[in-house]
Amino acid sequence: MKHVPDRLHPRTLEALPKTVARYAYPREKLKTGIVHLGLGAFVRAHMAAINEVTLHAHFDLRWGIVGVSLRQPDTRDALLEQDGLYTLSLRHTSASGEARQQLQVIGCLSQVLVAPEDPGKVIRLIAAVDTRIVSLTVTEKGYCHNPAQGTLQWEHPDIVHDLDHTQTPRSAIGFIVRGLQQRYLTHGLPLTLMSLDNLPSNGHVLSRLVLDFAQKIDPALAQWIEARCTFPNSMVDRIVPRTTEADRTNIDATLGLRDAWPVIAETFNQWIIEDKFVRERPAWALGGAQFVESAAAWETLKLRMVNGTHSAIAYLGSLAGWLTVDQAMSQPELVAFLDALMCEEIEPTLPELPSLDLAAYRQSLLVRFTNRALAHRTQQIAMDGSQKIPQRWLNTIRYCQTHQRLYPKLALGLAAWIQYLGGTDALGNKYKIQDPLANVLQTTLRHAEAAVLKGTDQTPTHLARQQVQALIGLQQIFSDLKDDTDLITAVAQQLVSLRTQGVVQTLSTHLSR
Ligand code: CS2
Repeated sequence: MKHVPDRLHPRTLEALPKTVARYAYPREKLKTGIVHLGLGAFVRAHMAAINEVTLHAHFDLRWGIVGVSLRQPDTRDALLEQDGLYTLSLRHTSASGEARQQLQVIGCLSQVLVAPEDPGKVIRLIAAVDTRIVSLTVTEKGYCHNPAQGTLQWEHPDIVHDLDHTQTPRSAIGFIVRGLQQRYLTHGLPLTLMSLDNLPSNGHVLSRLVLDFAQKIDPALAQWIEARCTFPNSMVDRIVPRTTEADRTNIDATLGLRDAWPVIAETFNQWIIEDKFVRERPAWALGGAQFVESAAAWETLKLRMVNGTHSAIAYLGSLAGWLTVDQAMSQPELVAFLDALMCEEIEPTLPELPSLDLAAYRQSLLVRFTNRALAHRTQQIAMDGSQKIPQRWLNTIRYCQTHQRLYPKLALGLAAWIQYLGGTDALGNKYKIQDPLANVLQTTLRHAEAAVLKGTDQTPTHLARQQVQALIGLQQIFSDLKDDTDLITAVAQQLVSLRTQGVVQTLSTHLSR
């Protein structure tokens, strides 16, 4: 019979090999100081890891985290049997090219809730006196906003629902505002609300959405939030690929125990956050967080350099059939292209950061992307393009236009995204487009194609131009750029090249200039 290992749990910790790090503070005494909405892998590998260092250093047990999944019960189901414990596997590739990992059992997640099962409990927790911080990683689409404008989508089904159902919200914004309302109506203690998503001025975006919603239900509440609560902006950076079954098996083998919900990450971890907390906060600097007056320049740097190039790898790689980022990075044409993309088109658009060596930052980024121990799937990054592209590429393009700079490499990124939306890679493999606007995007492309097929000019150049024009015409993504003929021309040219010459050849044309 197959041996089934015991589950990772406080009572089985003793069985772990010495090489596995684990918590050493009296975990059973943890209080809930932080409520986190959107309990994906990212926050468990990022904020929780930094928080864990702090707990160890000071034994300040006010800072336990309650994680809230807004939809699925899978995280709770897995972690319930482990009393919230999970393993963080930090992976790097050794100088000799071998994948290495260091395991650590994280203890600061004290409870996991599934919001739809008991929405009232989530509201009460946000309103609890001990709760000082509410943080979020709900991904771009979880804000129910128009990414191009940063405004709430009043017609979003969850927002419509949440305005009507005061006790059973569904959206992150709905939960936050109802929780704040309960605080306001009871003890009145303020709260710090902290977005950890990849949005420019994520704190400002969150505050605007929360205030808009609050204003609609009670202007006095909105006034109170504005006067008493804070929304620090922050930049977060750690690559966290989705955990696979193979990862789990491999981690279990080292643990000698079964962990059904481990997380994987690179060793690099960065968190730059504005020091605007209304009440106490954990001493996160001990875990590497940097507190600053303004995070704006850091956010711009990260979104354009890390995420901008990541998305380029994702679409070009998915099209070429390169399944993982490190596999894509083994293509010399792509590496040279990314280096030039950053150097020539992104870096000149960045705000001044006197303490930063930009060339070293670029080089280290290229090294991070080659980490084969992560096996980060290009398709994972490719998802939700409509929500990511505005902040990753379009602001850079706007800057280039204003300063009369050409941007052929960013145009190739956009062309790759459009081609990617066709759903088939260069090897003929089909894949599904995961994007809240998938239908709109694909229908737009199909209609443009059908119109071309009815006309007299059916050349690839005309087809590409018509499709690019139709897609860029989507106001909710491209906003003021929607009729921009320079942009349309630049992208259409790259799309024709991708379709006629393929990814590698097209990349080469960018290098021979
Ligand atoms: C990635 C990010 O999936 C994606 O869109 O670009 O999750 C990226 O790995 C992180 O932002 C790195 O900090």
